[in-house]
Amino acid sequence: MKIAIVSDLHLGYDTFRNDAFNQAKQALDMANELADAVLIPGDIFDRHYPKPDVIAEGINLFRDLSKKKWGAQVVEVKGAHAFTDVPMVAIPGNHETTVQNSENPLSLLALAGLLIDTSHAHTVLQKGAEKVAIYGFGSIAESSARQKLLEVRPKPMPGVFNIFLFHQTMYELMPFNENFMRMNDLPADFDLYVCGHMHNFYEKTVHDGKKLIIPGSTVLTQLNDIEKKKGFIMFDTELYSYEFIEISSRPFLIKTIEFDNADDMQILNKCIDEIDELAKGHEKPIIKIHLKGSANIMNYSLLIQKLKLKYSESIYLSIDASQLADKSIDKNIEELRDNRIGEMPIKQLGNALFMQKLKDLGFDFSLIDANTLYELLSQEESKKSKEKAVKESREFLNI
Ligand SMILES: [Mn+2]
Repeated sequence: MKIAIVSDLHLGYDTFRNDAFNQAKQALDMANELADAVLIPGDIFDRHYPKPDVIAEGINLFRDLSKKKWGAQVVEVKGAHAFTDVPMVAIPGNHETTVQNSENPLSLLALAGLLIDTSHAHTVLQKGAEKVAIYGFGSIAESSARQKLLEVRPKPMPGVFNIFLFHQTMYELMPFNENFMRMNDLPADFDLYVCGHMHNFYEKTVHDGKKLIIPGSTVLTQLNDIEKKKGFIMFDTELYSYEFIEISSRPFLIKTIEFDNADDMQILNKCIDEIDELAKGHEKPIIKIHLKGSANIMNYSLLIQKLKLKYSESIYLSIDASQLADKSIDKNIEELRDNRIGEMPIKQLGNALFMQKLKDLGFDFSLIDANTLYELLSQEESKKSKEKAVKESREFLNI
């Protein structure tokens, strides 16, 4: 059986709403041409509670697909209600799950008979004499996933090709939290493991030579430097091999620009040159610029604002300046360390502020020696005793 694995469609994703729909449609239409069945390991929708027009996108997408001809059909569902025999089988992702046992946007599509929600259930597909069983482990909190697997103990079905479908973070790929599921936590004896959630494509080997496949999302969301190629997986159960099918996605272009003590204008002009060059021939691409090296920036936010404004209609621009050493900040710190701000020593600056304050309070400078009063109040020892400082000051002022 030829199975398309299409993951993380994120319908309704705000930043690239049309991309999410168009690329999901593109992937699923291609899947219909090439495959006998489709598996979706979570995140069809971007939100737990999508707006009605986003739910409508999902309905339109899956209604049209469910009317098409598919090579396989659903012959049995154990553990869930099935309202269609069309071989589109899904689980909810972390973007969809709501409180336990309540409906989520994915389960609504299943209730409408547009696909099968196989969360904590077995769905059996058949094409000719061949059967494929899918066990779905719908997304749950990472901290509960391992415990839940131990409780549920998902088992493969005898005599068929078994797929374990899930949507969690794998510790081996993203070792950020001890709670994440390990490859060894996956239930044994399935023929193939399919995971959603991570938005880049990965293939790993688990349980002595079984494949774990993560197709990645069909739409760009994270804009990290490795998220580039978008598409889906075509898996052939008879050959036990697969192919990554690329779909056309909005161009995502990354460029690092190095500077050596550049000022605002030099950075602005260089960025404009590079961005114009990169964007040539692309329709509203995503461009990510890494600024590196050293600079003396007068007004960083104005610089970024100018660039974003210039390209607001033509480019999705993202600028990362975390690797740019801004010498003007160093200069400011050095000045503070030298006890001055600009050309004025801090003490003198304090004195100026003090004079202003006295003026605001209505003190008459012709009657008092404000500089001496300032010295008196800023002495180290006067900090220790408020009463003493006030007493001395009153004596000084003759009040
Ligand atoms: Mn996702």
